[in-house]
Amino acid sequence: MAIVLQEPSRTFSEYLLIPGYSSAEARPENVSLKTPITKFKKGEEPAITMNIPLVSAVMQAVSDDHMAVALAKEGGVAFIYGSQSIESQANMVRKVKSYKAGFVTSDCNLKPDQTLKDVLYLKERTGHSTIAITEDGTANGKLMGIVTSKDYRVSRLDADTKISEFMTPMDKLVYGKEGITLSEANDIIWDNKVNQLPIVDDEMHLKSLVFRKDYDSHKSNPNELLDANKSYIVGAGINTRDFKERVPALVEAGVDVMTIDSSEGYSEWQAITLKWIRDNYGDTVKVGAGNVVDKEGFDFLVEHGADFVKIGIGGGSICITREQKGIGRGQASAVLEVAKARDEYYEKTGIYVPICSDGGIVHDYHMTLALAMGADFIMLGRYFARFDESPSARIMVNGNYMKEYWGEGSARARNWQRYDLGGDAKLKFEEGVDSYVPYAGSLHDNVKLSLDKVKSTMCNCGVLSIKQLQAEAKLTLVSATSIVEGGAHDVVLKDNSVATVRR
Ligand code: RVP
Repeated sequence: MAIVLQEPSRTFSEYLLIPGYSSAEARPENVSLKTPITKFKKGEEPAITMNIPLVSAVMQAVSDDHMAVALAKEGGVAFIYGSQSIESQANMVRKVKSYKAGFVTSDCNLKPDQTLKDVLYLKERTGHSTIAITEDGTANGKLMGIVTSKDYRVSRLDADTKISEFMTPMDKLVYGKEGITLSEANDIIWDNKVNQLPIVDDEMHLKSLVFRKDYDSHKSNPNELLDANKSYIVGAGINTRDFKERVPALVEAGVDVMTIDSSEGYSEWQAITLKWIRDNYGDTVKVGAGNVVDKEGFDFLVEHGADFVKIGIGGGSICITREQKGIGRGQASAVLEVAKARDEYYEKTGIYVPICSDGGIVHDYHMTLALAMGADFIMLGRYFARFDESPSARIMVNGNYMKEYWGEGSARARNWQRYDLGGDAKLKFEEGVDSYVPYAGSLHDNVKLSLDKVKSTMCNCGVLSIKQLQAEAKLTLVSATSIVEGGAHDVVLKDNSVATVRR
């Protein structure tokens, strides 16, 4: 007989937190969002503790080296997508590890014989207004000049004008030599009243750019997540097929933590992958596994050596696994059950294995709910895809800026390894869609706002740490009618062009 769970599987939106007693100490500036990402023994420190409980999804549209740097600056970790060649993924990891705060690789580059039209297109696509002009149009080519918005007036120039005719050429350009410190670069920026400084080597090849705003922002990142050598911490996704080649390449590139990226993780394939990593690297290499949605899945992955366990099947915004295959579980129910299993395991063995709630975060308050239900940290795709720092293109759709966002199970991503059941190497049907998400600006501003809300709610619950929230949170299920009561209702909203009455 099949087992039928009588309790319906529930999502975050079906719950609310009930406030607890808030003492005068319960103020947002006293809240710590520090949280472990890797397993540890009672009384010991985890190998990696994040300063904020957020990681970015192992997805082409979300986590590349730019996202990794931006998120590490805020105190979280990006898991660079694995659905690319081993070499290019390892290169991204290398870029993050060798990133010198303030020195950025130029990501907008053109050749002198390209035109104003190309400049405008690139600016529109990336949102960046500084373009390096190099001999071969690459980020490390011989520098020929720079184009910023100050160099052209669209109304005065023909779109076919060659860049060489209006760029700031080398004899008028202020630049710095490779090897200077950030503070020296900043002095040059201020002394010459420029907004950016290209850094070149002895052969005049472009190495990086220093922006005035980056120097300022570096000073205001108290949460940044650094390793012992002061490099940013970075994660990467692996699969259960090519791990024997991919893991050594990522380790060699300096990756700090990996995760097996799979839509369904309660499988022999994950056990084989974890075993190989433990046999070859012992505990020196950190690797999470998943995704699972119940105690059995959690216990299985922990028994085979996972450093953390990821939870979630079918709840991702771009995910159609539940529709296609009829498997999955409401994210709230899954997190609650796995959190209980984690606590029981800790009680029994003295080993704490952090759990990650992956996918399905729609509102900022869902983050607080996920943590309250027991998640140690949260993986988000849609949320991060909307920001400047995600790798996808920014596009104008019906008068609004959008970013592209596609699932790893969509035909576009071609990530058959994630859905692999050991057969032939093909995606037989899609489990994800290709979509747009509204462009939302910078990661820094958005993460700050979201986490300000999380901290504020924690204060209302009278708790000052994630651990305390997990232990003391009081949650309630909500009825469909009380959800209506939660939004603005029975008023005519002023800022809508069409007045709305919600009842
Ligand atoms: P969301 O944050 O709701 O956008 O969900 C992101 C998560 O969705 C990812 O971390 C991953 O677990 C899952 N995903 C990624 N691609 C697909 C798919 O194509 N079905 N699902």
